[in-house]
Order: sequence, then structure tokens, then C-alpha cells
Amino acid sequence: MSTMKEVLKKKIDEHRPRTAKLVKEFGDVKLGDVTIAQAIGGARGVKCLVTDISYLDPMEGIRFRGLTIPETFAALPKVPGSEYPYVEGFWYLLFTGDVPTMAQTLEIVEDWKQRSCVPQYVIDVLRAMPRDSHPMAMFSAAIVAMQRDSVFASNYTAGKFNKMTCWEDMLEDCTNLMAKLAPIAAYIYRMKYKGDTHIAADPNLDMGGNFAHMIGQSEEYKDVARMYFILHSDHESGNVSAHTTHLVASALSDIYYSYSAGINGLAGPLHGLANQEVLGWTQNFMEKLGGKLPTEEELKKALWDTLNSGQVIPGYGHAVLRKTDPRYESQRQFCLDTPGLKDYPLFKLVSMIYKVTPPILEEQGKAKNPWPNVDAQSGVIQWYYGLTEYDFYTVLFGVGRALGCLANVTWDRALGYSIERPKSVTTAMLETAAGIKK
Ligand code: HAX
Repeated sequence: MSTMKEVLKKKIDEHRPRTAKLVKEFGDVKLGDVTIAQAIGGARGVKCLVTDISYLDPMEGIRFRGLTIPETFAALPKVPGSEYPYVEGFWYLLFTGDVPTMAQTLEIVEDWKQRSCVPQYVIDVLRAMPRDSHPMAMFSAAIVAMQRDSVFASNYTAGKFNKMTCWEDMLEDCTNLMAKLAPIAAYIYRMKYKGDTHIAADPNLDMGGNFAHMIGQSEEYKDVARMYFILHSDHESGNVSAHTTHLVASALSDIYYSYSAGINGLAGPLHGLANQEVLGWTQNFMEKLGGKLPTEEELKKALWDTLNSGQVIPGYGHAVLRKTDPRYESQRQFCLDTPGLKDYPLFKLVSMIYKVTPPILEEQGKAKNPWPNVDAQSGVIQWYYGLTEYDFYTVLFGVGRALGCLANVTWDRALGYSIERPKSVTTAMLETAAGIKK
């Protein structure tokens, strides 16, 4: 170990009990308007972000522009022959707060098609990366590579920045980016997992349908893609991916810098990567049992083993929610309504995990929310339709999450929100506030 690392290790070991004591014994002490627990604990519950795109109630769950998930699906124009709406119409709803007509929706469908061609240099960047790079690293690199095409950045550099109208450049960039995300994701998928063979876009399809087509999926999967992208779009602006996008954009960075950063946050196992982790955990467990379904006792043991080894149960818990995530319920309903999926062994196991896990997390007594989040259910649907490359699941999340993040930052620009800059204090200051130190 290097000298510096040794010194650092000693200091960290000395420092940790100070932080733990502050949280445990003095967490409620106020520092201005926030408590010590909030300052150390990831600003949990601090009301210092504003967004009108979506709102997350701890007990009710998400509302997109005031609409619950079932209300959203019911209100938006549907793709002909499908029970699910156009993702493009949902984009209109998030930006404007209005439910679009079919004509307004189709205008966006056409607009995205015109903008959807992925530049060759982006393909070159992807192809230059080692093939075993994580698909989220590829996705992020592809997004930031397109920064050279930012209308906002180019106008800013040319001295044409105008605080009142700069949101228009942001909207232009966001639309260009959104239109390309699903084709980029499809390219990564086919390059990495399908022998580098690619399928051209079908000009007759909407965004969700085309994504299914371009990854080589079935007709039924088109609705899965539409549902998945909408469900994963937004969860108010405090989650890591949305907040990172907002934070980076607050420095007037363009959307390519900002959303690439948001994607990097989404790639964390406590956030979007949890959907990959859930499938990994479930599959490993089933493999150990030789592919058969476990008994409840076997499952309980595996869950306790995971907790006792210091790991989290992926797909369970939430920073805001205090009940089962409605996005989980919505996907569960999809499984129950889909013949074949209802009796699918993996779905049965996921349902058993749903029954067994909350009481175990309650008994352990750490997690404030023992209920499942969106990630606990999404992988089983993908797996059923043959999309078994679970390290790709967070890319799917990233395509959907863009809908909300991009709407948010366009509004940030329109309302001239400030560069973000919370204030830091030292541990010694906290100890003084707590009365531990003079
Ligand atoms: N399994 C085991 N322990 C858990 C847990 C879980 N699923 N959820 C929370 N805890 C633990 C925390 O690790 C924490 O332990 P320490 O005190 O030892 O640090 C304690 O319970 C209190 O945590 P909390 O206040 O309930 O939860 P946080 O707001 O700190 O964290 C997380 C919220 C979602 C990160 C957390 O519940 C978690 O790690 N869940 C598992 C990973 C996961 O599913 N992530 C996806 C969340 C949804 C999402 O963002 N999707 O993208």
C-alpha cells in the first residue's frame, strides 16, 4: 500500500465513527433549514428542486403531468391495432401538459423519423470500443459524441445566447437526441449480441414499434417497448439520472453533455442497473436449484444470505416511495394479462419474491420501504420475449428516461433556472452544531 493510501485509510477509519455518530445521535439537529441527517444522507426529502413534468407521492406513486399511469395510458392516442399509446404522444404530454390529438401525435412521429438517422461517426465510435464494454458505457459515449452537433452549443459559441429564447435551441437538440436514442440502442444491441447484423428502420412504424423491429423482436414486443419507455420516463427530478441531467445542464452545458452524464448515473446498481441485478440474482438462484422453482423456505434463505453478506435485495426499496411502485404493478398486470407470461416460471418466481421479501426486509428493520420498485418486475418481461442479454436492460431504461429528463431541462432553460450550487459544511461544523465540539 502506498504511503498516501495508508494515511488515507487511517484517516477514513478515524472519520467514519464521527459521521455515524452525527447521523445516529444528532440527525435531527437543524443546519439552517436542513438537518444533519439530510446533509449527510443524500439530501433525502429536502425540497429544493422544482419540476412540473411529474410528481412522486410516497404513497400514491408517480403522476405524469397530473395523470396516474392508468390515466396516462387511457388518455393518449393509441397506435392503430395496439392497446398502448405512441411514445411520441407521451413526449407531447410531458412537454406541454396537454394530451395531444392524434394529428399532434403523428406530427411528432414524422418529425422523429426525419431526425432519427444515426451519424456514421457515432457508429464509428461504438465500433471502436471493445466489444465487451458495458452497453451503458457505449450508450453514454454515443450520446456525448454527438455534442459536436449541438445547436445550443454552436449558437452559444457564436455569441447568440439569449436567455429568453435559448430553450428553443435546447428543444431542437433534445428532439434530435430523442429521435436517435432508440436507433442507437438497437445498433448497440445488434452489434454486441446478434453477430453484428443490423436491421434497417421501417419508415411505417412509430418509435416503440421501430425499436422492436430494429432489434429483431416479435410483433407483440412492440407494445412491450411502448409500455417500457413510457413507464421508465420520469420519476420527478430528484432521482440520480434526472437530477444529474438537470445539474449538468444548469451550467449551460448542452443536452449531449447533460444526458450522457445522466446515463452514467443511471448505470449505477442502486439506480437503473438494479433491473440487470434483479435478473442476475434471480437467474443465479434458479441455476443453483437446477432450474426448478424454489420453495418459499429456499427463497427466504437465499434472501437472508444476500442480506447477511451485506448486499441489498435488488429491485426492493426506494428513496421516496413507501408502497409497491405503481410501475411494478403496471408491469405485473401486463404479465397477468398476457397468456404465456402469467404461467411463466420466472414470473412465478418474481411473484414469490414479491410475497416473501417485504416481511424479510421489515424483519431486518433497515429499509424504510420494503416494497418492490420498477426494476423488480421489468426484466422478467424482457426475458420472456427472448431479450435475455440482461446487461442491456439499463439501456432500455435510458431510452425511456430521456423522455422526462429532456422535457425537464428544456423547461429549466425556459424558466432560466440557476446554476446549481448547494453549500457544503465541514464535519467539524456539524459537530459544533450538534454540541459535540465547542
Ligand atoms: N435491500 C437491503 N437493504 C436495503 C434495501 C434493500 N433492497 N433498501 C434499503 N436498504 C438499506 C439501505 O442500504 C440502508 O442501509 P444502511 O443504513 O446500512 O446504509 C437502509 O436500508 C436505509 O435505506 P433507505 O433509507 O430505506 O433507502 P435509501 O433511500 O437510502 O436508498 C435505494 C434507496 C433504492 C437505493 C435502496 O432501497 C436500495 O439500495 N435498493 C436496492 C437497489 C434498487 O432496487 N435500486 C433501484 C431503485 C429504483 C430506481 O432508482 N430505479 O432506477
